[in-house]
Amino acid sequence: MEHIKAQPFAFPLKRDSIALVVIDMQRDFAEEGGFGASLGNDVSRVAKIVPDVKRLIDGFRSAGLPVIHTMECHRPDLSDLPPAKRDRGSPSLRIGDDGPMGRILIAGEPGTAILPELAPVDGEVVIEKPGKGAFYATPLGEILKERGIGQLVFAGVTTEVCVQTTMREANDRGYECILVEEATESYFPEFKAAAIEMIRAQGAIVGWTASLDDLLEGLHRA
Ligand code: TIU
Repeated sequence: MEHIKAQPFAFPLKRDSIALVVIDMQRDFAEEGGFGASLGNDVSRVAKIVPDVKRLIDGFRSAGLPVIHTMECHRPDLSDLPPAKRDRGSPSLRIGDDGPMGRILIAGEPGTAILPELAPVDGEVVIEKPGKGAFYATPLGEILKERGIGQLVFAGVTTEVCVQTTMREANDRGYECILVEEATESYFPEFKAAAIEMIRAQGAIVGWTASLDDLLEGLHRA
C-alpha cells in the first residue's frame, strides 16, 4: 500500500476507495457582496487559495478519481433555514436577503455558485447542504456508500466551520479523512492553525493533514 506523507503520521492510501470533497468554494464566501463579507469578513483570504484548490482538483481529475463539491445554500422559501441560523450576522444582510449577487446563500442565485475556476465538470457530484456539515440533510452518505468510498480528502472553506464540521461528521461515520493544508482557509488565520492542530492531535483524533505537494505526490505514486 502507498502512503501519503502526512501528520501526525503517514496516511495509508487506498486508491480504489478515495474521493476529494471540496467544501463550499462559492462566490458567497470569496467575493465582496456575498455572505462571508456580510458577516464582516476579509473574503480576499478565501480568493487566494483558489489556485491551490484547482491544482488539487486537477490532480484528482487526471488520476481518474472522484471529485465531490458541496455548496452551502437554502431553498428560496427558506423552509430549510432555521431562525437560529438566519438570525446570525449583520441584520442588514441575512441569508435570503437581496444582495449585489442575488439573494444571499439561496440555491440558484449567482452569488451562491461555485467559483468559475473551480466549477464542477460533467459527472462530478454536487451536494447542496443547508448546514455546516455536508452529511446533515443531504444524500452524501448514501452516495459515498454506493460508490464504495471509505477515504475522504478535504479542501475548501472555512477550515474551522464547514470543513471541520464535515470532517467530524465523516470521522463519526467511519471515513478516514485527510485535510490539505494549502487548499483550505479561514477568515481567521489563528482559527485555521488551531483547527489543523485539533484535527490531527491525539493520534489523528479526527483525521490527518498533509501539504498539497505531498498529497499530489502520493496520488501520483499510487
Ligand atoms: N462563516 C464561516 O466561516 N463559514 C460559513 O458560514 N460557512 C462555511 O464555512 N462554508
